[in-house]
Amino acid sequence: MEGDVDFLRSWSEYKTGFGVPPGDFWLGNDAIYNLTSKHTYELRIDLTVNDQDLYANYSSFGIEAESDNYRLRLGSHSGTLGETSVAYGLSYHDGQAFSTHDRDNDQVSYNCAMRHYGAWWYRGCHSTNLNGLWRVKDTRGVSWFTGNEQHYPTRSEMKIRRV
Ligand SMILES: [Ca+2]
Repeated sequence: MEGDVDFLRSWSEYKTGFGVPPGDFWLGNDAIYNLTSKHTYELRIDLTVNDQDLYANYSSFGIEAESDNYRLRLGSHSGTLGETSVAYGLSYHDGQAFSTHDRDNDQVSYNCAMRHYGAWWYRGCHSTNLNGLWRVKDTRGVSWFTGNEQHYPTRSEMKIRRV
């Protein structure tokens, strides 16, 4: 929300987390795995785009252990933050391993995390990049592509809740 925390960080920093709530932060991939491997969670993403609040809900959410590179497991999408198909939004990243600039687990020959200045479940490379550069309006930025529109939010939150 503030842009004062650097999200261009290493594998080990995403593993343990960084930043301090309620400021900008990443909980940590080990913590996310430990939570979501024990119970079923849903995911809600809130973005503010041009002063409009949009949300996407995924009926289930979890990531695998570090030994499987925190692979993303997503349920079905609903909400005002759209995806025209599973080729867009976060659904595009379902089933993909997590990548950072120093750990390339994406599906293309180059390093998506380095090219797009983030850390994410890059595929070839992304349709969402919520750990990208703050207020940069291109594929390096915090962004969400619906298939019809490119959103560059001024607020981005990912929240999980047990279901
Ligand atoms: Ca690659």
